[in-house]
Amino acid sequence: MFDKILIANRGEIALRVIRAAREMGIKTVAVHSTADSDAMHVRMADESVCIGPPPSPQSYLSVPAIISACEITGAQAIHPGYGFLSENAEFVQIVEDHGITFIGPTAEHIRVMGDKITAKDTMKALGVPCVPGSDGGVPDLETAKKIGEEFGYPVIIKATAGGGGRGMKVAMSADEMESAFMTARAEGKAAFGNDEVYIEKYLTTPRHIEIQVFGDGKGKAVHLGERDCSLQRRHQKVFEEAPGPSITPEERAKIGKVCADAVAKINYIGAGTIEFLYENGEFYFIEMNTRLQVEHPVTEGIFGVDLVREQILVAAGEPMSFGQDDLVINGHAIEVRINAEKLPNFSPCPGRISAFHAPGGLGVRMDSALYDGYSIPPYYDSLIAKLIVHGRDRAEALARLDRALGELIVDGIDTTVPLFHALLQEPEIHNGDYNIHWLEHWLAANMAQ
Ligand code: MV4
Repeated sequence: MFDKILIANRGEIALRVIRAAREMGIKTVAVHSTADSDAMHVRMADESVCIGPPPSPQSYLSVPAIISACEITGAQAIHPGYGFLSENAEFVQIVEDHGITFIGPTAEHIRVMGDKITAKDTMKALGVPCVPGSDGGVPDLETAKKIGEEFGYPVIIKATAGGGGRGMKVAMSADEMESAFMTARAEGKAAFGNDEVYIEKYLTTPRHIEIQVFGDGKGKAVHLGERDCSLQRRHQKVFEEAPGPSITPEERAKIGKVCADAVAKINYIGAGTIEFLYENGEFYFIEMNTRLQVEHPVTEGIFGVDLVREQILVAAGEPMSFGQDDLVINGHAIEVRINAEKLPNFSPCPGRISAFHAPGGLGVRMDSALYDGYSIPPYYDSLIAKLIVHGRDRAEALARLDRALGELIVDGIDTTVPLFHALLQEPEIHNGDYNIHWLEHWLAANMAQ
């Protein structure tokens, strides 16, 4: 096992990794920008290294600075958290070339899943159900129009280098194809330097269901059920839950086995998420994320496992501590993402926290790097806390969420907490009756100024 690991991240996820490492008796190294000298992850780690000025490209994304911090401190492995360098195949290659262990999948797995066409080809070949559409890339408008006729409108044109909603355009009918195709291409070129696109049948009212998988890198893998992350605003998740309110145990076992078998076959190592659209009882693969996700705590809540501990174990070449038969769902978990943002426009709201009180009690988990008097810098993501509640069933989890939100105090800045109080008044939230468009529609109707 490692003696010391470096966390190439900040905020709540850096604390999350430090906590797991500490329980395993592993020393931790925090890295930070000059804007984060007073950040909680710096205080909580055993050691810290300043790696550059506030802008991320010169600090949290600076590969030479992070490798140097490892060499200076003698850290044997790097945990990337999520975002930043977590899905950067070149970074992983450089880390390994320096004799440092990357706590995550291989550069090759990251590369394959980072290109959406290659990811889809791979998953299809592994028996994972995919959205019907083009067989690989679509070279020109003429071919795009043929595919539109073959699969029937509406279709969606996606940049292969995209993901998370960027470089995506819907064509409702043939006359919209030219503009949608050209725009998706141009966005792919501008945002990622890659204009290759593919086409899928557009599903109009799906849910976003993602399956958590975990592999040991030696051909053994399990699934940890699904999360329903349909409640999103501009492709940012705001409310996530497990298990999915619409998924039966039989559906879970079936799609879960397909996913676990697929990642076992490619010797996948560590945590991964296979994203699906779910409509009319069918799962359609869209993307795979080769990282630990923001919303992993809801899965930890219902299975009672520590996914970061498992990531560290398998990265060190040790076996994972559970098999599929050990993984039994207990109750229901919900996470809400609390952002330093001002409603109704969700405009970023950095500033000094004049008073902070985290909720507690049975079934309440608060993952946050906030403290009394902390100043949120303006340079980074606006996520300041994740409130995760667990209950014996969904109704208990919702009641507990309402109770915990009532205990939370974050004074001095605006947050998205009022959004969750308002959402908890809605029958659809209590019934679990929502899809990927529900929140945007609700916001348009309830948050218009
Ligand atoms: C789709 C889709 C409908 N049909 N693909 C958006 C982000 C990216 N991960 C995939 N996305 C979508 N792909 C087909 N064939 C609708 C979306 C989509 C969406 C997906 C998940 C969660 C929220 C969403 C909001 C708008 C569109």
